Amino acid sequence: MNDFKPRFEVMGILNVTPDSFSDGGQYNDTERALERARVMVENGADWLDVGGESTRPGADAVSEQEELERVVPVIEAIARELPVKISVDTSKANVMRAAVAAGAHMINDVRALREPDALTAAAEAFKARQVRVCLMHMQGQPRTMQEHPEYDDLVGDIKDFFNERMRACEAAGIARSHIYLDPGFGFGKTVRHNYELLQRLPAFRDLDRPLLIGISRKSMLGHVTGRAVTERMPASIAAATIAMLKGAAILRVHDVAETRDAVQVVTTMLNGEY
Ligand code: YH5
Repeated sequence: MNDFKPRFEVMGILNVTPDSFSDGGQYNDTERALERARVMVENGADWLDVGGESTRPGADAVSEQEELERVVPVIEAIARELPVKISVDTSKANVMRAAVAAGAHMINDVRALREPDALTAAAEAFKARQVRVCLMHMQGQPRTMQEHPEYDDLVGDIKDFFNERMRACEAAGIARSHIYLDPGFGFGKTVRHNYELLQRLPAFRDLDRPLLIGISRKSMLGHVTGRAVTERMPASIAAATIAMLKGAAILRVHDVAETRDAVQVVTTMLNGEY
Protein backbone atom coordinates (compact mmCIF):
# COMPACT_ATOMS: atom_id res chain seq x y z
CA MET A 1 0.00 0.00 0.00
CA ASN A 2 1.17 3.44 -0.83
CA ASP A 3 -0.12 5.69 1.95
CA PHE A 4 2.48 8.41 1.56
CA LYS A 5 0.50 11.33 0.11
CA PRO A 6 2.58 14.38 -0.63
CA ARG A 7 0.70 17.65 -0.82
CA PHE A 8 2.20 20.64 -2.55
CA GLU A 9 0.97 24.16 -2.19
CA VAL A 10 1.37 26.90 -4.75
CA MET A 11 2.18 30.42 -3.61
CA GLY A 12 1.52 33.15 -6.17
CA ILE A 13 3.88 36.13 -6.10
CA LEU A 14 2.09 39.46 -5.83
CA ASN A 15 4.51 42.34 -6.15
CA VAL A 16 2.92 45.58 -5.10
CA THR A 17 4.96 48.34 -6.61
CA PRO A 18 3.63 51.70 -7.78
CA ASP A 19 1.77 51.68 -11.09
CA SER A 20 3.87 53.69 -13.51
CA PHE A 21 0.84 54.28 -15.75
CA SER A 22 -1.41 55.74 -13.09
CA ASP A 23 -1.21 59.09 -11.33
CA GLY A 24 0.26 57.38 -8.30
CA GLY A 25 -3.16 57.11 -6.70
CA GLN A 26 -3.29 54.39 -4.07
CA TYR A 27 -6.69 53.19 -5.27
CA ASN A 28 -5.44 52.27 -8.75
CA ASP A 29 -2.49 50.30 -7.41
CA THR A 30 -4.66 48.36 -4.95
CA GLU A 31 -7.32 47.59 -7.58
CA ARG A 32 -4.69 46.33 -10.04
CA ALA A 33 -3.08 44.13 -7.41
CA LEU A 34 -6.46 42.75 -6.37
CA GLU A 35 -7.29 41.88 -9.97
CA ARG A 36 -4.03 39.94 -10.32
CA ALA A 37 -4.78 38.28 -6.98
CA ARG A 38 -8.23 37.16 -8.21
CA VAL A 39 -6.72 35.56 -11.30
CA MET A 40 -4.11 33.68 -9.28
CA VAL A 41 -6.78 32.38 -6.88
CA GLU A 42 -8.95 31.26 -9.81
CA ASN A 43 -5.89 29.47 -11.15
CA GLY A 44 -5.47 27.53 -7.92
CA ALA A 45 -3.10 29.50 -5.69
CA ASP A 46 -3.15 28.25 -2.08
CA TRP A 47 -1.15 31.27 -0.93
CA LEU A 48 -0.49 34.78 -2.16
CA ASP A 49 2.83 36.36 -1.18
CA VAL A 50 2.36 40.11 -1.00
CA GLY A 51 5.56 42.15 -1.18
CA GLY A 52 6.33 45.85 -1.47
CA GLU A 53 10.12 45.78 -1.27
CA SER A 54 12.41 44.77 -4.12
CA THR A 55 15.26 42.57 -2.88
CA ARG A 56 16.80 42.14 -6.30
CA PRO A 57 20.53 42.87 -6.39
CA GLY A 58 21.06 46.63 -6.70
CA ALA A 59 17.45 47.62 -5.93
CA ASP A 60 16.81 50.72 -3.83
CA ALA A 61 15.62 50.43 -0.26
CA VAL A 62 11.94 51.25 0.39
CA SER A 63 10.89 53.27 3.45
CA GLU A 64 8.66 51.76 6.10
CA GLN A 65 5.92 54.27 5.32
CA GLU A 66 5.99 53.43 1.62
CA GLU A 67 6.00 49.67 2.23
CA LEU A 68 3.01 50.04 4.59
CA GLU A 69 1.09 52.10 2.06
CA ARG A 70 1.73 49.59 -0.70
CA VAL A 71 1.08 46.36 1.16
CA VAL A 72 -1.59 46.93 3.82
CA PRO A 73 -4.53 47.95 1.58
CA VAL A 74 -3.85 44.98 -0.70
CA ILE A 75 -3.77 42.48 2.18
CA GLU A 76 -6.99 43.95 3.61
CA ALA A 77 -8.73 43.61 0.26
CA ILE A 78 -7.54 40.03 -0.33
CA ALA A 79 -8.52 38.98 3.21
CA ARG A 80 -11.98 40.47 2.66
CA GLU A 81 -12.61 39.08 -0.81
CA LEU A 82 -10.61 35.96 -1.62
CA PRO A 83 -10.41 32.41 -0.23
CA VAL A 84 -6.62 32.19 -0.01
CA LYS A 85 -3.90 32.23 2.62
CA ILE A 86 -1.84 35.41 2.67
CA SER A 87 1.85 35.78 3.32
CA VAL A 88 3.69 39.08 3.60
CA ASP A 89 7.18 39.38 2.11
CA THR A 90 8.84 41.87 4.44
CA SER A 91 11.73 42.31 6.87
CA LYS A 92 10.32 45.29 8.76
CA ALA A 93 8.71 44.77 12.16
CA ASN A 94 6.00 47.40 11.74
CA VAL A 95 5.05 46.10 8.31
CA MET A 96 4.74 42.62 9.84
CA ARG A 97 2.48 43.97 12.58
CA ALA A 98 0.25 45.91 10.18
CA ALA A 99 0.10 43.03 7.68
CA VAL A 100 -0.97 40.57 10.36
CA ALA A 101 -3.61 43.00 11.67
CA ALA A 102 -4.84 43.27 8.06
CA GLY A 103 -5.18 39.48 7.77
CA ALA A 104 -1.80 37.90 6.84
CA HIS A 105 -1.30 34.26 7.87
CA MET A 106 2.46 34.05 7.31
CA ILE A 107 5.49 36.32 7.65
CA ASN A 108 7.93 35.57 4.83
CA ASP A 109 11.21 37.25 5.67
CA VAL A 110 14.22 37.00 3.34
CA ARG A 111 16.29 38.30 6.31
CA ALA A 112 14.96 35.55 8.62
CA LEU A 113 13.83 37.94 11.39
CA ARG A 114 17.30 39.44 11.91
CA GLU A 115 16.25 43.11 11.55
CA PRO A 116 15.57 45.12 14.72
CA ASP A 117 12.33 44.13 16.46
CA ALA A 118 11.32 41.64 13.72
CA LEU A 119 11.64 38.56 15.93
CA THR A 120 9.48 40.25 18.58
CA ALA A 121 6.84 41.24 16.00
CA ALA A 122 6.69 37.70 14.58
CA ALA A 123 6.46 36.20 18.09
CA GLU A 124 3.55 38.53 18.95
CA ALA A 125 1.82 37.48 15.72
CA PHE A 126 2.35 33.80 16.50
CA LYS A 127 1.00 34.14 20.05
CA ALA A 128 -2.02 36.21 19.05
CA ARG A 129 -3.00 34.43 15.79
CA GLN A 130 -0.75 31.40 15.20
CA VAL A 131 0.88 33.25 12.32
CA ARG A 132 3.59 31.18 10.60
CA VAL A 133 7.04 32.35 9.62
CA CYS A 134 9.28 31.52 6.68
CA LEU A 135 12.99 31.82 7.49
CA MET A 136 15.01 32.33 4.31
CA HIS A 137 18.76 31.96 4.04
CA MET A 138 20.69 34.84 2.50
CA GLN A 139 24.45 35.38 2.54
CA GLY A 140 25.25 39.10 2.77
CA GLN A 141 22.85 41.96 1.99
CA PRO A 142 20.69 42.32 -1.14
CA ARG A 143 22.70 45.19 -2.62
CA THR A 144 26.02 43.30 -2.60
CA MET A 145 25.18 39.63 -2.04
CA GLN A 146 26.02 38.56 -5.61
CA GLU A 147 29.52 40.09 -5.63
CA HIS A 148 31.47 37.03 -4.46
CA PRO A 149 29.37 34.45 -2.61
CA GLU A 150 31.53 31.80 -0.89
CA TYR A 151 30.77 28.78 1.29
CA ASP A 152 32.92 26.30 3.19
CA ASP A 153 30.09 23.80 2.94
CA LEU A 154 27.02 25.09 1.10
CA VAL A 155 24.36 22.81 2.59
CA GLY A 156 26.07 22.59 5.99
CA ASP A 157 26.39 26.38 6.32
CA ILE A 158 22.71 26.88 5.40
CA LYS A 159 21.61 24.17 7.87
CA ASP A 160 23.65 25.82 10.63
CA PHE A 161 21.93 29.11 9.81
CA PHE A 162 18.47 27.47 9.92
CA ASN A 163 19.23 25.84 13.27
CA GLU A 164 20.44 29.13 14.74
CA ARG A 165 17.36 31.05 13.49
CA MET A 166 14.95 28.28 14.62
CA ARG A 167 16.52 28.40 18.10
CA ALA A 168 16.06 32.20 18.13
CA CYS A 169 12.41 31.79 17.10
CA GLU A 170 11.73 29.16 19.75
CA ALA A 171 13.43 31.28 22.42
CA ALA A 172 11.11 34.16 21.41
CA GLY A 173 8.09 31.88 21.78
CA ILE A 174 7.37 30.82 18.16
CA ALA A 175 6.53 27.11 17.99
CA ARG A 176 8.76 25.07 15.68
CA SER A 177 5.57 23.63 14.12
CA HIS A 178 4.87 27.06 12.60
CA ILE A 179 8.25 27.51 10.90
CA TYR A 180 8.97 27.04 7.17
CA LEU A 181 12.52 27.03 5.81
CA ASP A 182 13.79 28.39 2.49
CA PRO A 183 17.39 28.03 1.24
CA GLY A 184 17.03 31.31 -0.66
CA PHE A 185 17.78 30.67 -4.33
CA GLY A 186 19.73 33.59 -5.78
CA PHE A 187 20.40 35.25 -2.43
CA GLY A 188 24.18 35.32 -2.09
CA LYS A 189 24.71 32.28 -4.32
CA THR A 190 26.43 31.64 -7.63
CA VAL A 191 24.71 29.72 -10.42
CA ARG A 192 26.74 26.68 -9.35
CA HIS A 193 25.61 27.09 -5.72
CA ASN A 194 21.97 27.36 -6.82
CA TYR A 195 22.06 24.16 -8.90
CA GLU A 196 23.95 22.30 -6.20
CA LEU A 197 21.26 23.36 -3.70
CA LEU A 198 18.46 22.20 -5.98
CA GLN A 199 20.21 18.86 -6.46
CA ARG A 200 20.73 18.51 -2.70
CA LEU A 201 17.34 19.71 -1.36
CA PRO A 202 16.71 16.27 0.24
CA ALA A 203 19.61 17.04 2.63
CA PHE A 204 17.27 19.44 4.50
CA ARG A 205 14.77 16.67 5.30
CA ASP A 206 16.35 15.91 8.66
CA LEU A 207 15.42 19.41 9.94
CA ASP A 208 11.87 18.13 9.74
CA ARG A 209 10.33 21.40 8.58
CA PRO A 210 8.49 22.13 5.31
CA LEU A 211 10.54 23.82 2.60
CA LEU A 212 9.32 26.85 0.72
CA ILE A 213 11.13 27.19 -2.60
CA GLY A 214 11.34 30.26 -4.85
CA ILE A 215 13.12 29.77 -8.18
CA SER A 216 10.50 31.19 -10.54
CA ARG A 217 12.09 33.29 -13.33
CA LYS A 218 15.36 33.69 -11.44
CA SER A 219 18.70 34.27 -13.15
CA MET A 220 19.90 30.68 -12.57
CA LEU A 221 17.31 29.80 -15.25
CA GLY A 222 18.40 32.63 -17.54
CA HIS A 223 22.01 31.50 -17.27
CA VAL A 224 21.38 28.09 -18.78
CA THR A 225 18.57 28.91 -21.24
CA GLY A 226 19.84 32.30 -22.42
CA ARG A 227 16.31 33.65 -21.94
CA ALA A 228 15.26 37.05 -20.65
CA VAL A 229 13.22 37.18 -17.44
CA THR A 230 9.86 37.35 -19.28
CA GLU A 231 10.68 34.18 -21.28
CA ARG A 232 11.56 31.89 -18.37
CA MET A 233 8.20 30.22 -17.65
CA PRO A 234 9.02 26.78 -19.10
CA ALA A 235 12.36 26.73 -17.27
CA SER A 236 10.51 27.79 -14.10
CA ILE A 237 8.09 24.86 -14.42
CA ALA A 238 11.00 22.45 -14.82
CA ALA A 239 12.63 23.90 -11.70
CA ALA A 240 9.37 23.75 -9.70
CA THR A 241 8.86 20.13 -10.74
CA ILE A 242 12.38 19.20 -9.65
CA ALA A 243 11.86 21.03 -6.34
CA MET A 244 8.66 19.03 -5.70
CA LEU A 245 10.36 15.72 -6.39
CA LYS A 246 13.19 16.70 -4.07
CA GLY A 247 11.01 17.66 -1.11
CA ALA A 248 9.55 21.18 -1.46
CA ALA A 249 6.20 21.81 0.29
CA ILE A 250 5.36 25.26 -1.05
CA LEU A 251 6.32 26.56 -4.50
CA ARG A 252 6.59 30.35 -4.71
CA VAL A 253 5.87 31.20 -8.35
CA HIS A 254 4.76 33.84 -10.82
CA ASP A 255 2.89 31.41 -13.12
CA VAL A 256 0.23 29.80 -10.94
CA ALA A 257 -1.90 28.03 -13.57
CA GLU A 258 1.10 26.42 -15.29
CA THR A 259 2.68 25.37 -11.98
CA ARG A 260 -0.65 23.83 -10.86
CA ASP A 261 -0.58 21.56 -13.93
CA ALA A 262 2.92 20.41 -13.02
CA VAL A 263 1.81 19.78 -9.41
CA GLN A 264 -1.12 17.71 -10.70
CA VAL A 265 1.15 15.46 -12.75
CA VAL A 266 3.66 14.98 -9.95
CA THR A 267 1.04 14.21 -7.27
CA THR A 268 -0.75 11.79 -9.59
CA MET A 269 2.45 9.87 -10.08
CA LEU A 270 3.56 9.94 -6.43
CA ASN A 271 0.14 9.05 -5.03
CA GLY A 272 -0.47 6.34 -7.60
CA GLU A 273 -3.98 7.66 -8.20
CA TYR A 274 -4.66 7.26 -11.89
C1 YH5 B 1 12.50 33.45 -2.24
O1 YH5 B 1 13.22 32.78 -3.00
N1 YH5 B 1 12.52 35.70 -3.45
S1 YH5 B 1 12.08 38.34 -4.00
C2 YH5 B 1 14.75 37.88 -9.39
C3 YH5 B 1 14.06 37.32 -10.45
C4 YH5 B 1 12.83 36.74 -10.24
C5 YH5 B 1 12.29 36.73 -8.98
C6 YH5 B 1 15.70 37.93 -12.07
N2 YH5 B 1 11.26 36.78 -1.95
C7 YH5 B 1 12.19 34.83 -2.46
O2 YH5 B 1 11.29 36.74 -6.39
N3 YH5 B 1 10.89 34.91 -0.43
C8 YH5 B 1 11.97 36.87 -3.11
O3 YH5 B 1 14.51 37.30 -11.75
C9 YH5 B 1 11.39 35.49 -1.54
N4 YH5 B 1 11.98 32.91 -1.11
C10 YH5 B 1 11.20 33.61 -0.24
N5 YH5 B 1 10.74 32.97 0.85
C11 YH5 B 1 13.08 37.93 -5.43
C12 YH5 B 1 12.35 37.28 -6.56
C13 YH5 B 1 12.98 37.31 -7.90
C14 YH5 B 1 14.21 37.87 -8.13
